[in-house]
Amino acid sequence: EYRITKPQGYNVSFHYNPAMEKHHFGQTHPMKPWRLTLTKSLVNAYGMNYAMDNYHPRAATFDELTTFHTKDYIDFLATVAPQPTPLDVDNPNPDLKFNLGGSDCPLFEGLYNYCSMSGGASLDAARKICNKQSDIAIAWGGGLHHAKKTEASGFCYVNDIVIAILQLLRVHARVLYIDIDVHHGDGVEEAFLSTDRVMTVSFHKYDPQVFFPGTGALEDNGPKNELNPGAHHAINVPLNDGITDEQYEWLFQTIISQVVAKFRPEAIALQCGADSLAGDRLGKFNLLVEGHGACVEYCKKLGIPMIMFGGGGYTPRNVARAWAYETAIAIGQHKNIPSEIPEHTSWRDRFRQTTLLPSIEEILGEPRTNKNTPKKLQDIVQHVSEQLRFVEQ
Ligand code: V1S
Ligand code: CA
Ligand code: ZN
Repeated sequence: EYRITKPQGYNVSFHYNPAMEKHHFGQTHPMKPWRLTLTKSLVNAYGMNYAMDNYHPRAATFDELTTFHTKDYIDFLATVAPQPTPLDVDNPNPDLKFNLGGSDCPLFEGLYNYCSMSGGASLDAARKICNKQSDIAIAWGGGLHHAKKTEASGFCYVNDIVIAILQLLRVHARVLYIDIDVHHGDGVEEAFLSTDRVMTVSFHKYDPQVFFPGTGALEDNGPKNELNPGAHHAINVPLNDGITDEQYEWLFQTIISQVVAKFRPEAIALQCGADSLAGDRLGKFNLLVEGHGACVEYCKKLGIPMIMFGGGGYTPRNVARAWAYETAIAIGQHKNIPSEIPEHTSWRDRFRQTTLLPSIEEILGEPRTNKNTPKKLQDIVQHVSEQLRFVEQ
């Protein structure tokens, strides 16, 4: 049996509510909450649970959810009846509002419990950062970055990240939000457009007519009027299909090092959406678990208190690999654990896959064509550097 001992003088906490995984968005829906079970079982297979403080957080309350969302919206979420499945397209429910009940944000059984558990875990993580009990707090059930103040969007109903950042802001002067999900972190960006206490940075595939949610152009940096303290505090890194580890790590480190030097965050909120991995059902990038994890490792090395959230990720076994590997990074053990997944674990038996770090050929067969030119990446770095000149030191 594997058992990793706690790092000395460095606390990592794991905030996980196993009741989340019982929820189903529907047969054909890409969001599979049981990927959280897979992640947890892989984390335990390596004995990483012994190296962390493990919390079973309670669900967020109505008052906690409405620190960001409107009472109207949360009231409706709490009381709306689940929609019969399969979706009855000929008889849409006339009472539906707040972008609920379509194919992206269906009304499934237990929806409110699912949302409040996700929010509760992320908020618990933020509280452990605020009272300095944790240096890194992990909430893989969160990261639902598209949810708006009064609207569901893109599989996200409650924006647990915004709620957690609002908690961080009680204690920390400046919070840096970083988003490596393949989609634009529009909900978090929008929530903090008018403050200079949160800077948001999202890396994403950008193809406005085609790829969800269609926002996040390089030039979109928030309302630029003189009176808005939040002007220039939204950074967008729009990318094309097929980006590789090498390019992504270079961009990430080049941009985040400049951002940190200028903005001097006191806490980091890192959304680790795993749909930016190669072979994802919705994503289009060529990242390996190593490249995705390198971004997490870079953030950890900054030595700033950090929350790690989940997010997207639609090829469940690869989501579990990435988040287990990134849990290992948090506890400083990723170089020590074997890529060979421990034998006689349910995870290994279930997938008959034996490596934590598969090659791109193992994931994809053939990698996607890389449409990111060196010139394009240079232009992005150039724009971000110029933008950061507007940020006061
Ligand atoms: N891409 C994509 C995609 N796929 C689906 C989908 C597919 C099957 C279903 F049964 C239900 C939905 N929806 C989308 C996207 C939303 C992506 C959300 C990503 C969330 C995150 O990873 O960033 C964070 C958790 N929706 C759309 O593209 C919208 C439509 C425009 C097209 C698809 N149809 C189904 C809805 C409208
Ligand atoms: Ca993103
Ligand atoms: Zn996504």
